[in-house]
Amino acid sequence: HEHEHDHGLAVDVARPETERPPLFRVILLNDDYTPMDFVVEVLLRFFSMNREKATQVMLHVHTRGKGVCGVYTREVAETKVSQVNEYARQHQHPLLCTMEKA
Ligand code: TYC
Repeated sequence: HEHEHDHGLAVDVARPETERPPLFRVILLNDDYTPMDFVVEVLLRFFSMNREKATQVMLHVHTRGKGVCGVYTREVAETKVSQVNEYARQHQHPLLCTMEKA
């Protein structure tokens, strides 16, 4: 932090390092083909939700088109997105996951 004085010098003042990293929402997208049960299993497997929460999020995505699976730092969010998209691809479902800055 910087404190300006009228003598024109910039004086740096020590401050505890409380800066938080940028956060990213991991977003699940709806499609017409991925089975609802598969989406719930994905949410259980990769987002540490219980079955009730996973079902809620799946139904939100199904009805609203997209929904938030969780909020993470960049690297964690990138890993979740890759894991979900690879898992869906391996099971031949078109399910897609993306991320956006929170
Ligand atoms: N719309 C899909 C169906 O009717 C279910 C679904 C929900 C797909 C959420 C993707 O992210 C999704 N079977």
